Amino acid sequence: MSSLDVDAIIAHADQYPKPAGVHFQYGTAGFRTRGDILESVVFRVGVLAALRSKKLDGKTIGVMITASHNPEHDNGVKLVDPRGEMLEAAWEIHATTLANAQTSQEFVQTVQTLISAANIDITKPANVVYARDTRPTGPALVAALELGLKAIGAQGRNEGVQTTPVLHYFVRCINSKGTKDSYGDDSVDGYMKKLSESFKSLVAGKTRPEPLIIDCANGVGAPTAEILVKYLGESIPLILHNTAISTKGALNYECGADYVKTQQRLPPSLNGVLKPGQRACSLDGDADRLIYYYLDERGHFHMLDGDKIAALVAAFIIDLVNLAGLSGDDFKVGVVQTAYANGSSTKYLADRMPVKCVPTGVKHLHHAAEHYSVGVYFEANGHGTVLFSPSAVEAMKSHKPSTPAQASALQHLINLTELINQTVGDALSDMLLVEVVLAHRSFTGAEWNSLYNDLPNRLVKVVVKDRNIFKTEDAERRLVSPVGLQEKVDELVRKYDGGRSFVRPSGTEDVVRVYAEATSRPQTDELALKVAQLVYDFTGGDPMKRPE
Ligand code: G16
Repeated sequence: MSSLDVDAIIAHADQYPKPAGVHFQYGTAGFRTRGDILESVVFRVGVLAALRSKKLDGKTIGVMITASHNPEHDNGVKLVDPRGEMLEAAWEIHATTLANAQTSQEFVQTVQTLISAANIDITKPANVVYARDTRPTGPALVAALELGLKAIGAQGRNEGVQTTPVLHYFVRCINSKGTKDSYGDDSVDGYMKKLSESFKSLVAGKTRPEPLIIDCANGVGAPTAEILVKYLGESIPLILHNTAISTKGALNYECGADYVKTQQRLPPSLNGVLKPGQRACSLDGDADRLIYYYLDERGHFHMLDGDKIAALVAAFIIDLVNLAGLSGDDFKVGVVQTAYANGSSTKYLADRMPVKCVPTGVKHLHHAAEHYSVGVYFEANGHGTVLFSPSAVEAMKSHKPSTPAQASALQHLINLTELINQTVGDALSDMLLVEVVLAHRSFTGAEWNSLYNDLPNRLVKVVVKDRNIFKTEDAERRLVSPVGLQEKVDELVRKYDGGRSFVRPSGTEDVVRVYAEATSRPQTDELALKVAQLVYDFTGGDPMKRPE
Protein backbone atom coordinates (compact mmCIF):
# COMPACT_ATOMS: atom_id res chain seq x y z
CA MET A 1 0.00 0.00 0.00
CA SER A 2 1.46 3.38 -1.03
CA SER A 3 -0.65 5.47 1.35
CA LEU A 4 -3.24 4.84 4.01
CA ASP A 5 -6.65 4.04 2.46
CA VAL A 6 -8.63 6.10 4.95
CA ASP A 7 -12.04 5.37 3.39
CA ALA A 8 -11.45 1.62 3.38
CA ILE A 9 -10.36 1.65 7.02
CA ILE A 10 -13.39 3.70 8.07
CA ALA A 11 -15.75 1.46 6.10
CA HIS A 12 -14.31 -1.67 7.71
CA ALA A 13 -14.09 -0.11 11.19
CA ASP A 14 -17.79 0.77 10.96
CA GLN A 15 -18.55 -2.94 11.08
CA TYR A 16 -17.04 -3.09 14.59
CA PRO A 17 -18.15 0.03 16.48
CA LYS A 18 -16.70 0.55 19.94
CA PRO A 19 -19.23 -0.27 22.67
CA ALA A 20 -20.29 2.92 24.47
CA GLY A 21 -19.24 3.56 28.03
CA VAL A 22 -16.44 0.98 28.17
CA HIS A 23 -12.77 1.85 28.70
CA PHE A 24 -10.31 -0.75 27.39
CA GLN A 25 -6.80 -1.07 28.77
CA TYR A 26 -3.77 -3.01 27.54
CA GLY A 27 -2.92 -4.59 30.92
CA THR A 28 -0.63 -7.27 32.36
CA ALA A 29 -1.22 -9.57 29.40
CA GLY A 30 -2.93 -7.44 26.74
CA PHE A 31 -6.62 -6.55 26.62
CA ARG A 32 -8.80 -8.79 28.72
CA THR A 33 -12.51 -8.53 29.46
CA ARG A 34 -15.83 -10.16 28.51
CA GLY A 35 -15.37 -11.82 25.13
CA ASP A 36 -18.64 -10.47 23.70
CA ILE A 37 -17.53 -6.83 23.92
CA LEU A 38 -14.04 -7.27 22.47
CA GLU A 39 -14.66 -7.31 18.70
CA SER A 40 -13.88 -3.63 18.10
CA VAL A 41 -10.68 -3.99 20.12
CA VAL A 42 -9.54 -7.03 18.15
CA PHE A 43 -10.32 -5.33 14.81
CA ARG A 44 -8.14 -2.40 15.88
CA VAL A 45 -5.42 -4.71 17.17
CA GLY A 46 -5.28 -6.12 13.62
CA VAL A 47 -4.53 -2.65 12.28
CA LEU A 48 -2.03 -2.00 15.08
CA ALA A 49 -0.21 -5.32 14.51
CA ALA A 50 0.17 -4.39 10.84
CA LEU A 51 1.59 -0.97 11.77
CA ARG A 52 4.01 -2.61 14.20
CA SER A 53 5.14 -4.96 11.42
CA LYS A 54 5.60 -2.05 8.98
CA LYS A 55 7.57 -0.18 11.64
CA LEU A 56 9.86 -3.21 11.97
CA ASP A 57 10.46 -3.52 8.24
CA GLY A 58 7.86 -6.22 7.60
CA LYS A 59 8.91 -8.54 10.43
CA THR A 60 6.12 -10.90 11.45
CA ILE A 61 4.12 -9.83 14.51
CA GLY A 62 2.03 -12.30 16.51
CA VAL A 63 -1.52 -11.83 17.75
CA MET A 64 -2.88 -14.26 20.34
CA ILE A 65 -6.58 -14.32 21.19
CA THR A 66 -6.91 -15.77 24.69
CA ALA A 67 -7.97 -14.94 28.22
CA SER A 68 -5.76 -17.67 29.67
CA HIS A 69 -6.76 -18.32 33.31
CA ASN A 70 -9.89 -16.13 33.25
CA PRO A 71 -13.40 -17.64 33.19
CA GLU A 72 -14.70 -18.98 29.87
CA HIS A 73 -16.90 -15.96 29.10
CA ASP A 74 -13.87 -13.66 29.13
CA ASN A 75 -11.50 -13.32 26.22
CA GLY A 76 -8.44 -11.26 25.43
CA VAL A 77 -5.89 -10.29 22.84
CA LYS A 78 -2.20 -9.54 23.00
CA LEU A 79 0.58 -8.79 20.54
CA VAL A 80 3.87 -10.63 20.23
CA ASP A 81 7.05 -8.89 19.04
CA PRO A 82 9.40 -10.40 16.42
CA ARG A 83 11.65 -12.38 18.75
CA GLY A 84 8.60 -13.97 20.32
CA GLU A 85 8.63 -11.65 23.32
CA MET A 86 5.82 -9.44 24.65
CA LEU A 87 4.96 -6.20 22.84
CA GLU A 88 7.33 -3.29 23.56
CA ALA A 89 5.91 -1.27 26.48
CA ALA A 90 5.65 2.04 24.53
CA TRP A 91 3.29 0.39 22.05
CA GLU A 92 0.98 -0.80 24.84
CA ILE A 93 -0.01 2.86 25.20
CA HIS A 94 -0.73 3.10 21.45
CA ALA A 95 -2.87 -0.04 21.77
CA THR A 96 -4.91 1.49 24.58
CA THR A 97 -5.35 4.78 22.68
CA LEU A 98 -6.52 3.04 19.48
CA ALA A 99 -8.90 0.75 21.37
CA ASN A 100 -10.63 3.70 23.02
CA ALA A 101 -11.20 5.93 19.96
CA GLN A 102 -14.94 6.60 20.12
CA THR A 103 -15.75 6.53 16.37
CA SER A 104 -14.24 5.09 13.19
CA GLN A 105 -13.16 8.61 12.14
CA GLU A 106 -11.43 9.18 15.45
CA PHE A 107 -9.82 5.74 15.12
CA VAL A 108 -8.33 6.63 11.70
CA GLN A 109 -7.08 9.97 13.02
CA THR A 110 -5.37 8.13 15.90
CA VAL A 111 -3.81 5.73 13.38
CA GLN A 112 -2.53 8.69 11.35
CA THR A 113 -1.10 10.34 14.46
CA LEU A 114 0.70 7.12 15.34
CA ILE A 115 2.10 6.75 11.81
CA SER A 116 3.68 10.18 11.94
CA ALA A 117 4.75 10.07 15.61
CA ALA A 118 6.41 6.66 15.23
CA ASN A 119 7.71 7.52 11.78
CA ILE A 120 6.16 4.45 10.16
CA ASP A 121 6.79 3.88 6.46
CA ILE A 122 3.32 2.83 5.33
CA THR A 123 4.67 1.42 2.04
CA LYS A 124 6.49 -1.37 3.91
CA PRO A 125 4.89 -4.84 3.95
CA ALA A 126 2.98 -6.05 7.00
CA ASN A 127 2.96 -9.67 8.20
CA VAL A 128 0.92 -11.02 11.08
CA VAL A 129 0.57 -14.58 12.41
CA TYR A 130 -2.33 -15.28 14.73
CA ALA A 131 -4.02 -17.99 16.76
CA ARG A 132 -6.74 -18.38 19.37
CA ASP A 133 -7.54 -20.61 22.33
CA THR A 134 -10.70 -22.75 22.64
CA ARG A 135 -13.10 -20.08 23.99
CA PRO A 136 -16.54 -19.88 22.33
CA THR A 137 -16.02 -16.19 21.45
CA GLY A 138 -12.74 -16.99 19.67
CA PRO A 139 -14.03 -17.48 16.08
CA ALA A 140 -15.89 -14.13 16.05
CA LEU A 141 -12.81 -12.37 17.35
CA VAL A 142 -10.64 -14.00 14.69
CA ALA A 143 -13.08 -12.67 12.05
CA ALA A 144 -12.71 -9.16 13.52
CA LEU A 145 -8.94 -9.47 13.48
CA GLU A 146 -8.94 -10.64 9.87
CA LEU A 147 -11.04 -7.66 8.82
CA GLY A 148 -8.59 -5.33 10.57
CA LEU A 149 -5.72 -6.94 8.65
CA LYS A 150 -7.65 -6.66 5.39
CA ALA A 151 -8.50 -3.01 6.04
CA ILE A 152 -4.83 -2.08 6.10
CA GLY A 153 -3.69 -4.61 3.52
CA ALA A 154 -1.62 -6.86 5.80
CA GLN A 155 -0.67 -10.48 5.09
CA GLY A 156 -2.21 -12.75 7.72
CA ARG A 157 -1.31 -16.31 8.61
CA ASN A 158 -3.99 -18.13 10.58
CA GLU A 159 -2.59 -20.82 12.88
CA GLY A 160 -6.04 -21.81 14.17
CA VAL A 161 -6.34 -23.10 17.72
CA GLN A 162 -2.94 -23.10 19.45
CA THR A 163 -1.46 -22.57 22.88
CA THR A 164 0.00 -19.14 23.65
CA PRO A 165 3.60 -20.45 23.84
CA VAL A 166 3.27 -22.23 20.49
CA LEU A 167 2.26 -18.92 18.89
CA HIS A 168 5.24 -17.15 20.52
CA TYR A 169 7.50 -19.94 19.21
CA PHE A 170 6.10 -19.54 15.68
CA VAL A 171 6.78 -15.80 15.68
CA ARG A 172 10.44 -16.30 16.59
CA CYS A 173 10.88 -19.17 14.09
CA ILE A 174 9.34 -17.21 11.21
CA ASN A 175 11.50 -14.15 11.84
CA SER A 176 14.73 -16.07 12.37
CA LYS A 177 14.29 -18.49 9.46
CA GLY A 178 17.42 -18.79 7.33
CA THR A 179 19.56 -16.73 9.73
CA LYS A 180 22.36 -17.93 12.00
CA ASP A 181 19.91 -17.50 14.92
CA SER A 182 17.30 -19.79 13.36
CA TYR A 183 15.06 -20.88 16.25
CA GLY A 184 13.43 -23.92 14.70
CA ASP A 185 10.85 -25.12 12.22
CA ASP A 186 7.67 -22.97 12.26
CA SER A 187 5.24 -25.86 12.62
CA VAL A 188 3.69 -27.72 15.55
CA ASP A 189 5.51 -30.86 14.44
CA GLY A 190 8.78 -28.93 14.32
CA TYR A 191 8.24 -27.72 17.88
CA MET A 192 7.21 -31.12 19.21
CA LYS A 193 10.23 -32.71 17.57
CA LYS A 194 12.55 -30.15 19.14
CA LEU A 195 11.05 -30.68 22.62
CA SER A 196 10.86 -34.46 22.48
CA GLU A 197 14.32 -35.05 21.00
CA SER A 198 16.06 -32.83 23.55
CA PHE A 199 14.02 -34.43 26.35
CA LYS A 200 14.97 -37.94 25.26
CA SER A 201 18.67 -37.01 25.15
CA LEU A 202 18.46 -35.44 28.61
CA VAL A 203 16.85 -38.49 30.27
CA ALA A 204 18.81 -41.14 28.35
CA GLY A 205 20.01 -43.79 30.81
CA LYS A 206 17.74 -42.55 33.61
CA THR A 207 15.01 -44.69 35.20
CA ARG A 208 11.66 -44.36 33.40
CA PRO A 209 9.42 -42.39 35.80
CA GLU A 210 6.02 -43.41 37.17
CA PRO A 211 3.08 -42.03 35.11
CA LEU A 212 2.51 -38.29 35.43
CA ILE A 213 -1.08 -36.98 35.43
CA ILE A 214 -1.66 -33.76 33.48
CA ASP A 215 -4.77 -31.64 34.17
CA CYS A 216 -5.26 -29.76 30.88
CA ALA A 217 -7.81 -27.27 32.32
CA ASN A 218 -10.25 -28.34 29.53
CA GLY A 219 -8.33 -25.94 27.32
CA VAL A 220 -6.08 -25.69 24.33
CA GLY A 221 -3.26 -27.45 26.18
CA ALA A 222 -5.18 -30.71 25.74
CA PRO A 223 -4.82 -31.15 21.95
CA THR A 224 -1.22 -29.94 22.07
CA ALA A 225 -0.39 -32.35 24.90
CA GLU A 226 -1.95 -35.18 22.86
CA ILE A 227 0.47 -34.47 20.03
CA LEU A 228 3.39 -34.22 22.44
CA VAL A 229 2.50 -37.60 23.97
CA LYS A 230 2.93 -39.20 20.53
CA TYR A 231 6.34 -37.61 20.02
CA LEU A 232 7.56 -38.59 23.49
CA GLY A 233 6.65 -42.25 22.94
CA GLU A 234 8.05 -44.56 25.59
CA SER A 235 10.29 -41.92 27.18
CA ILE A 236 7.71 -40.79 29.75
CA PRO A 237 4.20 -42.06 30.56
CA LEU A 238 1.71 -39.16 30.58
CA ILE A 239 -2.01 -39.44 31.45
CA LEU A 240 -4.17 -36.54 30.27
CA HIS A 241 -7.22 -35.37 32.26
CA ASN A 242 -9.65 -32.46 31.80
CA THR A 243 -9.46 -32.52 28.03
CA ALA A 244 -13.12 -31.55 27.34
CA ILE A 245 -12.45 -28.59 25.08
CA SER A 246 -15.94 -28.56 23.53
CA THR A 247 -17.94 -28.86 26.77
CA LYS A 248 -19.59 -25.53 27.49
CA GLY A 249 -18.45 -23.93 30.74
CA ALA A 250 -15.69 -26.49 31.39
CA LEU A 251 -12.67 -24.30 30.62
CA ASN A 252 -10.71 -23.54 33.83
CA TYR A 253 -13.76 -24.60 35.85
CA GLU A 254 -12.61 -26.31 39.05
CA CYS A 255 -9.42 -27.31 37.31
CA GLY A 256 -6.27 -25.81 35.87
CA ALA A 257 -3.20 -24.12 37.32
CA ASP A 258 -4.98 -21.03 38.64
CA TYR A 259 -7.61 -23.12 40.46
CA VAL A 260 -4.97 -25.30 42.10
CA LYS A 261 -2.75 -22.38 43.05
CA THR A 262 -5.46 -20.15 44.46
CA GLN A 263 -7.53 -22.89 46.14
CA GLN A 264 -4.47 -24.87 47.25
CA ARG A 265 -6.29 -28.10 46.54
CA LEU A 266 -6.70 -30.88 44.00
CA PRO A 267 -9.06 -30.33 41.05
CA PRO A 268 -12.14 -32.31 42.19
CA SER A 269 -11.96 -34.40 39.00
CA LEU A 270 -8.67 -35.89 40.25
CA ASN A 271 -10.12 -37.03 43.60
CA GLY A 272 -9.70 -40.77 43.75
CA VAL A 273 -7.61 -40.68 40.55
CA LEU A 274 -4.33 -39.34 41.95
CA LYS A 275 -2.67 -41.96 44.13
CA PRO A 276 -0.51 -41.05 47.16
CA GLY A 277 3.05 -40.29 46.02
CA GLN A 278 2.06 -39.95 42.34
CA ARG A 279 3.02 -36.71 40.57
CA ALA A 280 0.42 -34.54 38.86
CA CYS A 281 0.46 -31.11 37.27
CA SER A 282 -2.04 -28.57 35.99
CA LEU A 283 -1.81 -26.33 32.94
CA ASP A 284 -3.92 -23.17 32.60
CA GLY A 285 -6.38 -22.20 29.85
CA ASP A 286 -3.70 -21.34 27.28
CA ALA A 287 -0.98 -23.68 28.58
CA ASP A 288 1.57 -21.13 29.71
CA ARG A 289 1.36 -21.82 33.45
CA LEU A 290 2.33 -24.98 35.30
CA ILE A 291 1.71 -26.08 38.89
CA TYR A 292 2.77 -29.51 40.24
CA TYR A 293 1.36 -31.36 43.25
CA TYR A 294 1.10 -34.72 44.99
CA LEU A 295 -0.71 -36.39 47.88
CA ASP A 296 1.32 -37.75 50.77
CA GLU A 297 0.74 -41.15 52.42
CA ARG A 298 -2.04 -39.65 54.55
CA GLY A 299 -3.72 -38.21 51.46
CA HIS A 300 -2.70 -34.63 52.28
CA PHE A 301 -2.27 -32.30 49.31
CA HIS A 302 1.11 -30.66 48.67
CA MET A 303 1.63 -28.01 46.01
CA LEU A 304 4.82 -27.41 44.03
CA ASP A 305 4.26 -23.99 42.52
CA GLY A 306 6.30 -21.65 40.33
CA ASP A 307 8.60 -20.83 43.25
CA LYS A 308 9.35 -24.50 43.84
CA ILE A 309 9.95 -24.96 40.09
CA ALA A 310 12.39 -22.03 40.12
CA ALA A 311 14.27 -23.50 43.10
CA LEU A 312 14.47 -26.95 41.50
CA VAL A 313 15.55 -25.72 38.08
CA ALA A 314 17.93 -22.94 39.13
CA ALA A 315 19.87 -25.17 41.53
CA PHE A 316 20.15 -27.85 38.82
CA ILE A 317 21.43 -25.38 36.25
CA ILE A 318 24.00 -23.96 38.69
CA ASP A 319 25.27 -27.48 39.34
CA LEU A 320 25.57 -28.15 35.59
CA VAL A 321 27.37 -24.85 35.00
CA ASN A 322 29.85 -25.68 37.80
CA LEU A 323 30.30 -29.27 36.61
CA ALA A 324 30.89 -28.15 33.04
CA GLY A 325 33.62 -25.77 34.23
CA LEU A 326 31.78 -22.71 32.93
CA SER A 327 31.24 -20.82 36.18
CA GLY A 328 33.02 -17.52 36.59
CA ASP A 329 32.47 -13.77 36.76
CA ASP A 330 31.34 -13.64 33.15
CA PHE A 331 28.88 -16.55 33.45
CA LYS A 332 26.20 -15.62 35.97
CA VAL A 333 23.07 -17.61 36.78
CA GLY A 334 20.34 -15.50 38.40
CA VAL A 335 16.67 -15.73 39.31
CA VAL A 336 13.82 -13.25 38.86
CA GLN A 337 10.67 -13.34 41.02
CA THR A 338 7.76 -11.07 41.91
CA ALA A 339 6.38 -9.92 45.27
CA TYR A 340 4.16 -13.05 45.27
CA ALA A 341 7.22 -15.28 45.68
CA ASN A 342 7.03 -17.12 48.97
CA GLY A 343 9.50 -15.63 51.48
CA SER A 344 11.06 -19.08 52.03
CA SER A 345 11.73 -19.51 48.31
CA THR A 346 13.45 -16.14 48.09
CA LYS A 347 15.65 -17.08 51.06
CA TYR A 348 16.49 -20.49 49.56
CA LEU A 349 17.44 -18.96 46.23
CA ALA A 350 19.22 -15.87 47.57
CA ASP A 351 21.55 -18.14 49.60
CA ARG A 352 22.70 -19.65 46.32
CA MET A 353 22.51 -16.99 43.59
CA PRO A 354 21.42 -13.40 42.80
CA VAL A 355 17.65 -12.87 43.02
CA LYS A 356 15.77 -9.87 41.64
CA CYS A 357 12.17 -8.83 42.38
CA VAL A 358 10.13 -7.12 39.63
CA PRO A 359 6.45 -6.18 39.12
CA THR A 360 3.91 -8.85 38.10
CA GLY A 361 3.77 -9.69 34.40
CA VAL A 362 5.86 -11.95 32.22
CA LYS A 363 7.27 -8.97 30.31
CA HIS A 364 8.92 -7.58 33.47
CA LEU A 365 10.40 -10.90 34.49
CA HIS A 366 11.60 -11.69 30.98
CA HIS A 367 13.46 -8.41 30.58
CA ALA A 368 15.12 -8.72 34.00
CA ALA A 369 16.18 -12.32 33.25
CA GLU A 370 17.92 -11.15 30.07
CA HIS A 371 20.56 -9.48 32.25
CA TYR A 372 22.01 -12.81 33.37
CA SER A 373 24.02 -15.37 31.36
CA VAL A 374 21.31 -17.82 32.40
CA GLY A 375 18.21 -16.11 33.79
CA VAL A 376 15.62 -18.29 35.51
CA TYR A 377 12.27 -16.58 36.02
CA PHE A 378 9.07 -17.91 37.50
CA GLU A 379 6.02 -16.28 39.01
CA ALA A 380 4.54 -18.15 41.96
CA ASN A 381 1.46 -18.80 39.79
CA GLY A 382 3.49 -21.02 37.47
CA HIS A 383 4.49 -18.70 34.62
CA GLY A 384 8.12 -18.92 33.74
CA THR A 385 11.05 -20.08 31.72
CA VAL A 386 14.84 -19.94 31.49
CA LEU A 387 16.77 -17.61 29.18
CA PHE A 388 20.27 -18.31 27.88
CA SER A 389 22.00 -15.12 26.72
CA PRO A 390 23.70 -15.11 23.29
CA SER A 391 27.12 -14.86 24.99
CA ALA A 392 26.27 -17.81 27.28
CA VAL A 393 25.32 -19.89 24.23
CA GLU A 394 28.57 -18.85 22.56
CA ALA A 395 30.55 -19.78 25.69
CA MET A 396 28.89 -23.20 25.78
CA LYS A 397 29.63 -23.83 22.12
CA SER A 398 33.29 -22.84 22.33
CA HIS A 399 34.04 -24.42 25.73
CA LYS A 400 36.48 -27.34 25.57
CA PRO A 401 35.62 -29.79 28.34
CA SER A 402 38.61 -31.44 29.96
CA THR A 403 36.91 -34.50 31.49
CA PRO A 404 34.04 -36.79 30.44
CA ALA A 405 32.02 -35.40 33.39
CA GLN A 406 32.51 -31.86 32.09
CA ALA A 407 31.55 -32.94 28.59
CA SER A 408 28.36 -34.57 29.80
CA ALA A 409 27.30 -31.53 31.91
CA LEU A 410 28.01 -29.26 28.94
CA GLN A 411 25.92 -31.44 26.62
CA HIS A 412 23.04 -31.36 29.14
CA LEU A 413 23.17 -27.56 29.17
CA ILE A 414 23.13 -27.42 25.38
CA ASN A 415 20.15 -29.80 25.31
CA LEU A 416 18.35 -27.58 27.85
CA THR A 417 18.60 -24.65 25.43
CA GLU A 418 16.59 -26.79 22.98
CA LEU A 419 14.10 -28.14 25.52
CA ILE A 420 13.21 -24.77 27.01
CA ASN A 421 10.96 -22.34 25.14
CA GLN A 422 12.95 -19.13 25.48
CA THR A 423 10.31 -16.88 23.93
CA VAL A 424 7.85 -17.29 26.80
CA GLY A 425 7.07 -19.91 29.44
CA ASP A 426 5.41 -23.02 28.01
CA ALA A 427 3.71 -25.27 30.56
CA LEU A 428 4.49 -28.38 28.47
CA SER A 429 8.14 -27.51 27.91
CA ASP A 430 8.45 -26.53 31.60
CA MET A 431 6.86 -29.84 32.57
CA LEU A 432 9.51 -31.73 30.61
CA LEU A 433 12.19 -29.56 32.23
CA VAL A 434 10.90 -30.47 35.70
CA GLU A 435 10.81 -34.14 34.74
CA VAL A 436 14.43 -33.94 33.55
CA VAL A 437 15.57 -32.49 36.87
CA LEU A 438 13.54 -34.99 38.91
CA ALA A 439 15.08 -37.82 36.85
CA HIS A 440 18.63 -36.50 37.31
CA ARG A 441 18.16 -35.90 41.05
CA SER A 442 16.13 -39.13 41.55
CA PHE A 443 13.64 -36.96 43.45
CA THR A 444 10.08 -37.87 44.39
CA GLY A 445 7.57 -35.02 44.74
CA ALA A 446 8.15 -35.09 48.53
CA GLU A 447 11.92 -34.80 48.12
CA TRP A 448 11.49 -31.87 45.75
CA ASN A 449 9.06 -30.26 48.20
CA SER A 450 11.58 -30.56 51.02
CA LEU A 451 14.02 -28.11 49.35
CA TYR A 452 12.40 -25.53 51.64
CA ASN A 453 9.16 -25.16 53.62
CA ASP A 454 6.68 -22.63 52.25
CA LEU A 455 5.49 -19.96 54.64
CA PRO A 456 1.69 -20.12 54.92
CA ASN A 457 0.26 -17.59 52.47
CA ARG A 458 -3.10 -16.37 51.30
CA LEU A 459 -4.40 -14.37 48.36
CA VAL A 460 -7.68 -12.46 48.64
CA LYS A 461 -9.51 -10.59 45.89
CA VAL A 462 -11.38 -7.39 46.71
CA VAL A 463 -13.90 -6.00 44.22
CA VAL A 464 -13.65 -2.20 44.43
CA LYS A 465 -15.40 0.64 42.63
CA ASP A 466 -12.25 1.72 40.79
CA ARG A 467 -9.09 -0.36 40.88
CA ASN A 468 -7.25 2.37 38.93
CA ILE A 469 -6.87 4.46 42.07
CA PHE A 470 -4.42 1.82 43.38
CA LYS A 471 -0.84 2.74 42.49
CA THR A 472 2.24 0.90 43.70
CA GLU A 473 6.03 1.24 43.93
CA ASP A 474 8.98 -0.94 44.94
CA ALA A 475 8.04 -3.80 42.56
CA GLU A 476 4.41 -3.58 43.76
CA ARG A 477 5.36 -4.19 47.38
CA ARG A 478 4.12 -0.78 48.56
CA LEU A 479 1.09 1.37 47.78
CA VAL A 480 1.50 5.05 47.00
CA SER A 481 -2.22 5.54 46.39
CA PRO A 482 -4.77 5.71 47.98
CA VAL A 483 -2.72 7.94 50.25
CA GLY A 484 -2.52 6.68 53.83
CA LEU A 485 -3.51 3.06 53.12
CA GLN A 486 0.06 1.68 53.07
CA GLU A 487 0.75 3.07 56.56
CA LYS A 488 -2.32 1.24 57.85
CA VAL A 489 -1.18 -2.00 56.15
CA ASP A 490 2.27 -1.58 57.76
CA GLU A 491 0.67 -1.09 61.17
CA LEU A 492 -1.25 -4.35 60.81
CA VAL A 493 1.69 -6.34 59.44
CA ARG A 494 3.84 -5.38 62.45
CA LYS A 495 1.44 -7.28 64.72
CA TYR A 496 2.10 -10.65 63.01
CA ASP A 497 5.13 -12.86 63.51
CA GLY A 498 7.02 -12.99 60.17
CA GLY A 499 4.15 -11.01 58.64
CA ARG A 500 4.29 -9.65 55.08
CA SER A 501 1.45 -8.26 53.01
CA PHE A 502 0.93 -6.13 49.92
CA VAL A 503 -1.95 -4.74 47.89
CA ARG A 504 -1.98 -4.28 44.09
CA PRO A 505 -4.54 -3.85 41.33
CA SER A 506 -4.89 -6.85 39.01
CA GLY A 507 -4.04 -6.24 35.37
CA THR A 508 -6.24 -9.08 34.10
CA GLU A 509 -9.35 -9.01 36.31
CA ASP A 510 -11.43 -6.17 37.70
CA VAL A 511 -10.22 -6.68 41.28
CA VAL A 512 -7.57 -5.60 43.75
CA ARG A 513 -5.36 -8.43 45.03
CA VAL A 514 -4.21 -8.73 48.66
CA TYR A 515 -1.36 -11.09 49.47
CA ALA A 516 -0.29 -12.05 52.98
CA GLU A 517 2.09 -14.48 54.61
CA ALA A 518 3.10 -15.13 58.23
CA THR A 519 4.63 -17.95 60.23
CA SER A 520 1.35 -19.74 61.06
CA ARG A 521 -1.75 -20.54 59.01
CA PRO A 522 -4.31 -18.84 61.37
CA GLN A 523 -2.15 -15.69 61.57
CA THR A 524 -1.78 -15.61 57.79
CA ASP A 525 -5.53 -15.93 57.23
CA GLU A 526 -6.25 -13.25 59.80
CA LEU A 527 -3.69 -10.85 58.32
CA ALA A 528 -5.00 -11.35 54.75
CA LEU A 529 -8.60 -10.77 55.77
CA LYS A 530 -7.76 -7.73 57.90
CA VAL A 531 -5.81 -6.10 55.06
CA ALA A 532 -8.70 -6.91 52.67
CA GLN A 533 -11.08 -5.30 55.14
CA LEU A 534 -8.84 -2.20 55.22
CA VAL A 535 -8.96 -1.98 51.42
CA TYR A 536 -12.71 -2.36 51.55
CA ASP A 537 -13.15 0.31 54.21
CA PHE A 538 -10.90 2.73 52.34
CA THR A 539 -12.58 2.39 48.98
CA GLY A 540 -15.88 0.57 49.35
CA GLY A 541 -16.31 -2.83 47.74
CA ASP A 542 -16.90 -6.53 48.26
CA PRO A 543 -14.05 -8.66 49.55
CA MET A 544 -14.29 -11.94 47.62
CA LYS A 545 -12.13 -14.26 49.60
CA ARG A 546 -10.16 -16.88 47.76
CA PRO A 547 -7.29 -18.53 49.56
CA GLU A 548 -4.00 -18.87 47.74
C1 G16 B 1 -1.18 -13.04 33.20
C2 G16 B 1 0.26 -12.60 33.10
C3 G16 B 1 1.03 -13.04 34.33
C4 G16 B 1 0.32 -12.57 35.60
C5 G16 B 1 -1.15 -12.96 35.59
C6 G16 B 1 -1.94 -12.34 36.72
O1 G16 B 1 -1.23 -14.44 33.25
O2 G16 B 1 0.83 -13.14 31.93
O3 G16 B 1 2.34 -12.54 34.26
O4 G16 B 1 0.94 -13.12 36.72
O5 G16 B 1 -1.76 -12.53 34.38
O6 G16 B 1 -1.81 -10.94 36.62
P1 G16 B 1 -2.67 -9.92 37.48
O7 G16 B 1 -2.38 -10.26 38.92
O8 G16 B 1 -2.17 -8.57 37.09
O9 G16 B 1 -4.12 -10.16 37.18
P2 G16 B 1 -2.28 -15.28 32.38
O10 G16 B 1 -1.91 -16.71 32.64
O11 G16 B 1 -3.64 -14.92 32.87
O12 G16 B 1 -2.01 -14.83 30.96
